[in-house]
Amino acid sequence: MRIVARGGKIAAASKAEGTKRGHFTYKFGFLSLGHRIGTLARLVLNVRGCDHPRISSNQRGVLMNVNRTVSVDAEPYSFEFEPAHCALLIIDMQRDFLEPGGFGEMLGNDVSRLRSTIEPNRRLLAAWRGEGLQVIHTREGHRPDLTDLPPAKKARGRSKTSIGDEGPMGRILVRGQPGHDIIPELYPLPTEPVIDKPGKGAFFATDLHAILQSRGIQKLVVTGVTTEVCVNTTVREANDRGFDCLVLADCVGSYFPEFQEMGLQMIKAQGGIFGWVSDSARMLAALG
Ligand code: TIU
Repeated sequence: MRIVARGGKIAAASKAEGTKRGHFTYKFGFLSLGHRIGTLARLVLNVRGCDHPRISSNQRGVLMNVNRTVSVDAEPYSFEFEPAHCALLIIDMQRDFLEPGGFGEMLGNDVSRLRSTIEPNRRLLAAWRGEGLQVIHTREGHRPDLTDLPPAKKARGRSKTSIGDEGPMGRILVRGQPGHDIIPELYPLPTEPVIDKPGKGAFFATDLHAILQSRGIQKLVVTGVTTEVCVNTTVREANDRGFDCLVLADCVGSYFPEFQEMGLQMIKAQGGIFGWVSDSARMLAALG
């Protein structure tokens, strides 16, 4: 109890709650009731070995102190975070971008370059969930009536088939359509917020900032696609709003190898002008 009590206001509240309701609630007092139910369900799944192939001592039910400081080896220098105040933000891992026959491939892109990010993301997500930490997903897409689709975005590319038109997985990048949804390998749990965004950045015209503030999140571990488009735009938006971002190189993907390389360089250059870069192996090692 002493350790968590040093963590400030949120932790102090959890201490009071824990005193009333026992050790388990005390450990998770910083999360909502929904989170706690979700975490309990995940712990049960862990014990049965259904959901998380990577079994660490924490995932077997020894819960980490969410107010400890975790240090991840990264460039330009170590990224340090308190798990209670850090979320995994998974950007646009949608069928339309990653699956053969989707919007990405229709534009002439090689989706295998994005698909290589699925397994590292899956392992990271399993570990992150196993620790009971916060996860937020995003999806790029538009209202079915396309009132939030700027004419310029619709026209861009001069493609015969464009956003809002019928594609191989339903209407392209339209909410509620199969292609717009998140790939099954990384499907959100009911307790994990999904941000539907009409733009490339996850802050533009969404409630992401409000959700981060209400949950006390100050740092983001960012993964997803594509590195130079929605990941970079979101990291830049987050940086201007005062959030620290760590991007995991093997968990972000681009259709273009040179953009993958430069997209990451641009984030960590000049002493971390927009944030930090590491990889999933170093993050998993840090989580322990
Ligand atoms: N999510 C995201 O990056 N949206 C894109 O349209 N990316 C492309 O690289 N086209």
